[in-house]
Amino acid sequence: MTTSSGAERRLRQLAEVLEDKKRLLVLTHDNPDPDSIASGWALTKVVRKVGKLQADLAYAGIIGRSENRTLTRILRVPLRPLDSINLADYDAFALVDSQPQTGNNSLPEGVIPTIVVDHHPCREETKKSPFYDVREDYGAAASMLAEYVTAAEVKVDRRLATAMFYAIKTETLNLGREASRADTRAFVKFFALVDNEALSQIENPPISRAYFRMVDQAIAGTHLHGDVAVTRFGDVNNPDMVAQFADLMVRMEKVHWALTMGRFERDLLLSIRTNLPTANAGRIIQQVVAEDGKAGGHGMMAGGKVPLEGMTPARVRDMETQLKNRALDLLGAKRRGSRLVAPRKKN
Ligand SMILES: [Mn+2]
Repeated sequence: MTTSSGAERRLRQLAEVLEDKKRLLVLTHDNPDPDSIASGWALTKVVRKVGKLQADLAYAGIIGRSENRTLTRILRVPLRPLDSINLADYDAFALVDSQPQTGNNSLPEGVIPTIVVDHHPCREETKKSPFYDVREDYGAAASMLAEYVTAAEVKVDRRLATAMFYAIKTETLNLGREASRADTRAFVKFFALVDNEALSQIENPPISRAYFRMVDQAIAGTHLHGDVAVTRFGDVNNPDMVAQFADLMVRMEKVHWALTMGRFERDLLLSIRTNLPTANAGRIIQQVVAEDGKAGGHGMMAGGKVPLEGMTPARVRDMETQLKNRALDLLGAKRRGSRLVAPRKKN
């Protein structure tokens, strides 16, 4: 196994790049998911240990899913909103589960992060960072951090173990999606330390009424084009909804691809999911979004964002139609679809 020697070499490099730093801010991607939250938390502990400096964890956007809100609350994740943070207090930044200029993080303009740890395809821009570790074959960033934690001999308490376990579990759908042996290794390691009561609460959180309205809106906005399900939400009340429904729609019988779109604040958010293990959803979404926005992802899951600033409602609808048609053309599906559920009759 290469992990132990590789991890030790990485720790030495980490210590080197942090040598003259005093305080580091670790950033998750915007609207963070469990993988980003747990990985960021683990990274703060690792850098404190190897770099002997202060480290904080922050996120931008919204923690949307009830599961993720429950996770941060009951595990007391030391995660702060970016807008409550004075950036001038920091002389170093780290990105986890994201990379510079992907459009899905709020790293201040012009800042080159000292550290990037991610499992999405590596970007040119990332190579400017003094320390970057990008491993596309890992199903979860948390599985990468598991190796750092072990090598640095960071004490893993039940709270961190539960967050890491849940991160790998959700990101790889119980090791069934894009999981590698390293993911299995980390999954088993953390499982032994999980707080099962906390995990059960995280997985079964109270669900808001607004969520049920969103379900209704999503189903009404879904059309089937052969094996492609396309959902146009209109407005969403939180950005996670878009990815969450892509996850649901791709589970539909005879569906192999799901595209969901929802407007949030000044952006149109897109998610693509596929259940075809050899597909490349990341490349598809980049071709769909093209010059209109930013997008990226892995083989079976991908996301993107198109700014809608200054567009009239009619123009926004046109944009959605265009994006939808591009996706259908790329996937070889008919542009004409049928509704998932017939419009309700008034009674
Ligand atoms: Mn991830």
